[in-house]
Amino acid sequence: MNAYLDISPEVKAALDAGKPVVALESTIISHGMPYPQNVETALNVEKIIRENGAVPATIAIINGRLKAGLSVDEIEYLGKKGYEVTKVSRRDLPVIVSKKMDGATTVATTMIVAAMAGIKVFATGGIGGVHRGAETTMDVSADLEELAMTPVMVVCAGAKSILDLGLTLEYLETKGVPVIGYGTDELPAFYTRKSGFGVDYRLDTPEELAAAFDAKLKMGLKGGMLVTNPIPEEYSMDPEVINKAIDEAVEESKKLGIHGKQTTPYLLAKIKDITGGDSLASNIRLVYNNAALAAKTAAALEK
Ligand code: PSU
Ligand code: MN
Repeated sequence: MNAYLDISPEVKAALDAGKPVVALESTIISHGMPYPQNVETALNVEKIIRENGAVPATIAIINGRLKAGLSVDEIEYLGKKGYEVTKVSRRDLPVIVSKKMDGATTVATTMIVAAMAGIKVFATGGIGGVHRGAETTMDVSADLEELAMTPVMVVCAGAKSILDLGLTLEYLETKGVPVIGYGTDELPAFYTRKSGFGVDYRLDTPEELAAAFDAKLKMGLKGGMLVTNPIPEEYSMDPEVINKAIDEAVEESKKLGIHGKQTTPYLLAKIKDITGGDSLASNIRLVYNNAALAAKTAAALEK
């Protein structure tokens, strides 16, 4: 086993017994939501995964150790520290680990640690992608490269239109990443069920998702699969309200010259400020929805 990795006893037992396990990221805890809603949400997500027949493995870096499966105290610790915890994507791993620091894992890093541990399914809210204006800034999230090379299924609610959704889909196509709509032909846009962009394939059951990913793994095709699960109708936002907030946040970040790894956390926080917490409530609900689907799919994959 990897000398830098600690798998919690519960997660280890589940993996050894061939039981379904679902990975969860920690940047959504430290940088994606404010305290205490972040901790509350992280703990509820774990509960929902259990209720749907799988074992949760929240992933983070504590004292330079890669952790697959956190204790309640560790989740509380990351949630309270918030922005003080380093956001760790692929390029950050070597220094954070060798300096024995704490780190919150992005989608990319969570996929890396999940794959090291042998976890095949991962649930989150939204993924990083190709940013608006990337044709000059070259701001493309490392999440997309990770989807191209690491064999983990990522269940999300699509991507926020802080990104250029069209370019994000083009990038994923080039990299050979299947983009699946769960019960939909259209890419969901996180807070809303529709984006105006089509997905590659629509699949309608956890069994179909599991079968497609199983085929990918068994053919030895490199990389993951992106499952986009629309936010439940009752929690989705008014597209006009949310798109206005997003446009405003993007404008403000340009004016302030925000760049690099700060961009995504800045935009997420700004959108929350502008919408006065409505977006946070929707965000929490869509994560729960993704957790349930990921657990059912992980169960179908282990059958
Ligand atoms: N998008 C969201 N919510 C998030 C993130 C992105 O809607 O919490 C976080 C995830 O951890 C994701 C990361 O992996 O931001 C992407 O950051 P960047 O764009 O810097 O790669
Ligand atoms: Mn970036």
